[in-house]
Amino acid sequence: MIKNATFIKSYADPAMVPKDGLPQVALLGRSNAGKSSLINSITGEPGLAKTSSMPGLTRLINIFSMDKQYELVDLPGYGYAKMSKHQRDRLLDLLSGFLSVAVRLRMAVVILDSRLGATAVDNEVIEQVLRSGIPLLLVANKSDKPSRMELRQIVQSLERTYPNVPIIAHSTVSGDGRGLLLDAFSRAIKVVD
Ligand SMILES: Nc1nc2c(ncn2[C@@H]2O[C@H](COP(=O)(O)OP(=O)(O)OP(=O)(O)O)[C@@H](O)[C@H]2O)c(=O)[nH]1
Ligand SMILES: [Mg+2]
Repeated sequence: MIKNATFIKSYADPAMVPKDGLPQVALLGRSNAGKSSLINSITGEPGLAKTSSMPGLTRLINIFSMDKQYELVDLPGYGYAKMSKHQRDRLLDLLSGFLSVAVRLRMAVVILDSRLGATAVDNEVIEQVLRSGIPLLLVANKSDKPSRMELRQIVQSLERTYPNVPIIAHSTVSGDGRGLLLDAFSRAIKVVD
């Protein structure tokens, strides 16, 4: 577990995120996939990142410090039904903008709902991360929801589509995969380039 997690700051514009500081790991994913809940779960602080069953809660780039070792970046969720084409394009621009200017970013984590796998918009975002050259981790989140068989099938189908990308099944409800996830974050920030 993370022992000392603090909220640092929110930004509307990726260009305003300071270039100097701790290494970063960013969480991307469809709205409601569980990005903010994941931050609360690994820090043991239920109110640290705001969560909601209503999609579209996180609108800004929210940055949290983890044990003063690295930063987790909670990004606005994409792909919810009420979003206009204009909003959708702006959001995808914000995400690609962040990926291209975030010099401290060591890993992009795309959080998927394990009942759905990678949807069309997830695939767009995953392709964008792959093009950026930033190391990618896929999380099959809410692993408490599908049956074991369904979860295995979704993970296998992700492995077939993205053969060289690590995939972790995770649930904030059961704690499944939490240790693997924290290990993956620690490894990503230790890589020196
Ligand atoms: N069953 C289950 N529910 C979860 C899990 N993780 C999150 N949820 C629920 O999913 C809903 C959305 O969670 P959030 O963490 O707010 O989702 P988000 O990805 O941050 O959403 P945006 O801020 O809109 O992008 C909440 O009702 C959470 O309680 C999980 O592992 N299992
Ligand atoms: Mg959120």
